[in-house]
Amino acid sequence: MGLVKIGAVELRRVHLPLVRPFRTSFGTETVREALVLRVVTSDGEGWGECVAGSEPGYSSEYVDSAWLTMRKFLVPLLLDSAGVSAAGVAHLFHEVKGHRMAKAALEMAVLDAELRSAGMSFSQFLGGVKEAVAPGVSVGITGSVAELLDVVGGYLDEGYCRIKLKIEPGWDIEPVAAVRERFGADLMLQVDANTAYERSDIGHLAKLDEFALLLIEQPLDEEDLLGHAALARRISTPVCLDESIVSARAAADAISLGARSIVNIKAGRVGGYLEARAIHDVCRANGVPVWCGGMLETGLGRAANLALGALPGFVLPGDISATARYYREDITVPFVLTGGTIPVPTGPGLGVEPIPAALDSLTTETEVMRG
Ligand code: SMG
Ligand code: MG
Repeated sequence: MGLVKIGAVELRRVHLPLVRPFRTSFGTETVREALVLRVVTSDGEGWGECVAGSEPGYSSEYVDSAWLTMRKFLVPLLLDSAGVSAAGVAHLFHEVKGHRMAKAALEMAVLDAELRSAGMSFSQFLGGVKEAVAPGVSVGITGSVAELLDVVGGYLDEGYCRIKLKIEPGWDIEPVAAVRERFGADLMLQVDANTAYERSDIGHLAKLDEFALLLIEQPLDEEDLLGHAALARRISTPVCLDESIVSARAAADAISLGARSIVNIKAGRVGGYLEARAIHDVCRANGVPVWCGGMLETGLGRAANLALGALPGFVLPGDISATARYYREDITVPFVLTGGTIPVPTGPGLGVEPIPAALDSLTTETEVMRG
């Protein structure tokens, strides 16, 4: 695909109230503040979404930091370039260290523009082999075990085939035991600690082994690969990394250290869908199963995640749920569970775009930068 000239980039902050608060080991969200962007190129427009949160609780990036990084450094690099292609965006941004979520959002928009004009879908481009993906759901920490059982039961009734429980010290063995007991041995069940534990908790985390979990996700600090390797030697539950895997190189290192047996892939965390695909390829070549993580995306990011989740190495259900699990109103048409799966979009590019009236009514701030 050829080079295009970027004429303008529009940044928007949108506020999407969540249908129920989402509590993790690092905080509670009631409104998803998302950074959505549009690039206008010589070949048409494309949409992107930055997955950074309002606060730096999941990772060091947050919406305001991403906005500023785009405004001061990344967008000028795009606007000043004589011609860009999605495949060249990471190289163009190379002089800016880190800020992977900000970079990923811009690369996504350039890729969307490129694929729309070529008439190719994200899934076709990435190498998707599935027409629909199995839906998992990530269940936040609740006020009581009884409430948790109600929430999980509700999701299972809706057709979700895999449950992920958020855990933290003080909310781990008991809720896991209760969910396993109520919903049975066949339930695909996993947990995610978002770095809330220490190496000294390894003995405690070993108590999860009796519940036959699919995996435990990122129990230790994101920089603690050796700690995860030590944990993996001590417990039978497979260790999955999320926050630690920021690139294909980090994935390859984690694999050689024995720090993981499964990898959660999120394009935003790793700098874009192209790097996400590279991680998929590294893991697949090493026999490491992967699954698609979620960051409470709007319909734009959800569309791209469905395409990523259609790749052959994504053998476990991802944190890709129907729109209704998150939002009453989204900026795109909603994604729904159909026959127990969510269809992968087939139209050019993302296959969805914002509904202008919905986008406008949920936008709280806009900035347009022109070349
Ligand atoms: O999009 O369904 C979703 C959320 C999935 O639990 C989820 N994401 O660490 O994997 C994770 C978290 C990070 C986001 S918390 C706001
Ligand atoms: Mg996680």
